[in-house]
Amino acid sequence: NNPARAVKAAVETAAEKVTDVLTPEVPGAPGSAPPSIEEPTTPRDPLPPKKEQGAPETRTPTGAETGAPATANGQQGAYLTTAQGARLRDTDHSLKAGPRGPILLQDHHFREKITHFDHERIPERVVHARGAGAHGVFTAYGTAERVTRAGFLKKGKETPVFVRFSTVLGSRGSADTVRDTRGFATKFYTDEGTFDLVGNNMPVFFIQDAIKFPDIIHAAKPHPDREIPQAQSAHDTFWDFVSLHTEAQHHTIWNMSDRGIPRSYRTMEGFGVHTFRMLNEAGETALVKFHWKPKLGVHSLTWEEAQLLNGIDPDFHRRDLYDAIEAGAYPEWELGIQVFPDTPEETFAGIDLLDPTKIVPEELAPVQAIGKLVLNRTPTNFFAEVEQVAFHLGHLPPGIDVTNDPLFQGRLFSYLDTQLTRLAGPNFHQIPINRPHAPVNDMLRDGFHQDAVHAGVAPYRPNSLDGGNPFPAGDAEHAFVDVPVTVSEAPKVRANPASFDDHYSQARLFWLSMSPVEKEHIIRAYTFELAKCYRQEIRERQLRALADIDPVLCAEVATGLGLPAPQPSGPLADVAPSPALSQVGREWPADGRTVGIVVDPDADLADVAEVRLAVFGAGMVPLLIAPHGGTVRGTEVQRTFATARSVEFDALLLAGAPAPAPDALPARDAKAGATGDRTVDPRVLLLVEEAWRHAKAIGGWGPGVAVLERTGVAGTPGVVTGDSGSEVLDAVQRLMAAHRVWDRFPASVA
Ligand code: HDD
Repeated sequence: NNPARAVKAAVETAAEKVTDVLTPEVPGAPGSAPPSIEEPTTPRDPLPPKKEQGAPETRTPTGAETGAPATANGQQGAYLTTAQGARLRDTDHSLKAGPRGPILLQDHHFREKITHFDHERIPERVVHARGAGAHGVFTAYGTAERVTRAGFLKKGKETPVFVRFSTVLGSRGSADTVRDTRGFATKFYTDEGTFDLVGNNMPVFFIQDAIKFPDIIHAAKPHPDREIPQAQSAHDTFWDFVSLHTEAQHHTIWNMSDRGIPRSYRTMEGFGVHTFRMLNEAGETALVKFHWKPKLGVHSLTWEEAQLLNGIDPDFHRRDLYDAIEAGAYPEWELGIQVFPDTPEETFAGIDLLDPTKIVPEELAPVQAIGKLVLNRTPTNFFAEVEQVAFHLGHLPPGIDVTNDPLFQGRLFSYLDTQLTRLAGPNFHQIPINRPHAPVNDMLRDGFHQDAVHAGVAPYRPNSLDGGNPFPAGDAEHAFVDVPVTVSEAPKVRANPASFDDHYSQARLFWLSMSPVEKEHIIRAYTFELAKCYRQEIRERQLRALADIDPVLCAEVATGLGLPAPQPSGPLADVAPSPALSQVGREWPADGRTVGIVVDPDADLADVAEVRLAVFGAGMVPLLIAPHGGTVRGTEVQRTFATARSVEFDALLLAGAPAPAPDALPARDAKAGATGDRTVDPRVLLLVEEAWRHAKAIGGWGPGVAVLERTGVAGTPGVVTGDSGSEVLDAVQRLMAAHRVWDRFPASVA
């Protein structure tokens, strides 16, 4: 006797009847004609959802089922209809006064179709517009139970999540591999309300007070007159701002380091940046910082790779994320926390925990793992999920609370506010991707895009008309508790604590923690970016800031710019390096890495099939590169010489020395030279040269060895030759564990 269920059943029965009448033979079903590549002319069953992929949430915000089938996607039904459900005869011709006449205003289908199209775009995010997202699950280890009462952190608890990665500066269509900070925002759909951890791949921020956010973003975005450069910090206004506003120097050196050009979203660390306050069952509090640690390690592109990719594959990170998930190489991170005592000073080891331009080195406060994140599902619809997901730092579950970090406090205002414009109103929490998985029982009503049909007459408290519902929850029912921290009795001021004045010690700490090759990359990045500025005084001012970070860094960049190196303005900070900040010197699993295998279709390919299987067996992706598409001796070719470029591969194997195809670049023919009585395709030589320059592992056997000799790389570090493919692959795999062959990079500094 539930009326909603009765209606749903009636609708389902009716739908079945209609389907009986309408559904003809399903193309491709046993006994029917083979599928045709022509446009279908008869209706068919809906396409099934992608593997392991459910349709968007069909519940209403109050938790009721809408009755819509899980695959209710408009274009998958049998007949084309208007938005009101009227079937249409024709959607290809507007209604005209005769075949050569004007369109009639009465064409309601035309107007509905074009009007909707005209309004398909919503404003892109004012920052972090370019992004990619994926679904997954978070499993708690239980190790955080002593510091927080948050239910999703209790041992073994599994919580669905949605993660969106992003760049900061570029617009929605900009390239993935630009030098920039990356966003790492996670929505935990916990049983006690949604928790949004809106972090970055860098643990510090440019500014200490949220009121400066429009300033840093206006400076970093394209110039307002010409709207260039897109998605870059290599321009005058950015360097003008950071050289004047020196609290930005710490974040800036992170951007100039290899962290600014990640190899993949899967190989990025994530940081909550701010210090949070946690509250446990006993009512005790602790201060914590959140860290995401990628299972595959922290790895970056080289600058040249990043630049090439901007043109060759601007979607590189997005593609990498989705390809990895769809191949079953699910990206994984551990969530960890650094825990600090909640003292009135809110400092640890002399570091102000409310200053978002400071880290606490892991050597002083180890990161303790509290759970694991696995991303295992790509979005069904990019707009509905990745574009419409709305994060907000105020989405907190019981047991996790804010601190007085002035950047955190300001963000608590900004994220809610921005959705009002971007998602056009206050009901964005009803959009499927933003719906909490905890039961919602609010008294928010009406407004633009109200999707809920709220029952009851008393959306207010106290009431007697709706039985007094809903009631506030007590401590025992796990209500959110605002930790009753003492608020300062100091006068109102527009000021920072004195500890915020130290802008250089941690930038220096970062620099001193880098290996020689990472230092070299930082020097080159500063030199490149400052050389792109038009104004000499901006370069000079930034050199003065570099002198206060480190004289060697300053001198090297000054040499590159052809300018004198200024002296530091005072004594340099005496800081101990934090080895945990370096990306070099450890070994990591190579899961999901890509191995290019160049084959010569005319040569003996006996080893190639075995090597491919071994690459798969190691959890990596082999891509066969041949002069033409199709198959080579029964094995499918994934890349041709025309489509392959070294930047896509983490390692390169040469099983053959293919002769130039007719479409090879003529200008390089001369350089190709002869292999015995043959010439090697110049595009293969380019692959080898680039892979070598980008310090990738390279291997060759059989005729492949001759190609390595020809390019002059044979015998150099990280170039392996051998008698068989499997022997070479073994050695290449060992090299890949270190991500790159670091010895190949020159390093001018110690
Ligand atoms: Fe922010 C988006 C991360 C400071 C204002 N921010 C946004 C996103 C990330 C961050 C990852 C993209 C979320 C998504 O994928 O939808 N932001 C940070 C971090 C910060 C930070 C780690 C410093 C620690 N942000 C910050 C400040 C302000 C903002 C100080 C404003 C005072 N951020 C925004 C925003 C955005 C945003 C304008 C744009 C779209 C959105 O919020 O939903 O409100």
